[in-house]
Amino acid sequence: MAATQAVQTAGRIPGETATERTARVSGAAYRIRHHALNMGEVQGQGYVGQALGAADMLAAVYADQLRFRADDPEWSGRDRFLLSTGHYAIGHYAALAEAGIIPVEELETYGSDDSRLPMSGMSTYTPGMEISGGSLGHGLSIAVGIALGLRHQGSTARVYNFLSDGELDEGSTWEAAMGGHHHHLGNVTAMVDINALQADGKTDTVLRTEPVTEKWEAFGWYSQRVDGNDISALLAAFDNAAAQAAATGRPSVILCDTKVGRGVPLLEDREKAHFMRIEEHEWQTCREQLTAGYEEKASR
Ligand SMILES: Cc1ncc(C[n+]2csc(CCOP(=O)(O)OP(=O)(O)O)c2C)c(N)n1
Ligand SMILES: [Mg+2]
Repeated sequence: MAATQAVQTAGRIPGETATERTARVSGAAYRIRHHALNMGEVQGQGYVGQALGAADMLAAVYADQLRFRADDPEWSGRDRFLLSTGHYAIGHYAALAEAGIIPVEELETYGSDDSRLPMSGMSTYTPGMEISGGSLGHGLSIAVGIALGLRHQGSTARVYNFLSDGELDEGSTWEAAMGGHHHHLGNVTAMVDINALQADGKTDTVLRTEPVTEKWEAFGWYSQRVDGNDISALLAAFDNAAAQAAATGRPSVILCDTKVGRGVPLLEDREKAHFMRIEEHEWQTCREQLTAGYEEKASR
């Protein structure tokens, strides 16, 4: 690729105020949610609740944090975004479309035969999908390995790992956390979607992992816990993480409390939220509720 090609780092708009920055990322989050609803409708069901819940985290990363080239997803200088949780791929594809890495029109192929967008994220299928994350609990180990490799190469690229709260049940996550601290990997930022839910039920009934902030801190990570559906809070946490990494070289974790189905009241309190079935006549209502909520908030 030509050396003159633009690097996209959406967050860094000179002169942008904090309010403008939040509004820009909120717009991205709205479109990610909208894409996810359209994709879910193709299948009539799926991990729609997770995509809606994590849309603000994904928007903060893709519209504000990552350095990438939309037309050269394998550019060696890119920041790496590793989706540990393969089943969240619906949200990740929506974010990749919002970032211009995959075409919006392709989203309607989600989960279909021969699509580049399978239900569970696969690195060999999809541009911008760095790892295949269906087997949970491996993303952070891979992130630590990549971060070490990048440092050896003298690269300034950063590694982001998106984990779910279910992945905190896995010993491998904590081994990787120790490794990240041991190697002073200030180039790693982990973000955990704490939606209090897993496939088998509520997280605190499957395996009690709280208090998670204190655990990460004890493992040597600069740990912040925020409302993961509050974009201003997310952006502030990313800014703090970058400042900490520069000052101390510590890896960072941002623990994000989110709500499954966020932005669509019809889905926010649904039972069996891990894999939602949504009736044919409900999809349009979902989109209307999403848009009404977004417009109401934007007008404040
Ligand atoms: C190593 C591993 N164990 C079990 C599973 C089966 N599994 C798929 S999704 C899931 C739930 C994991 O928790 P979380 O990601 O927090 O669920 P969600 O918030 O999406 O409901 C499980 C146990 C898996 N994919 N990999
Ligand atoms: Mg969960």
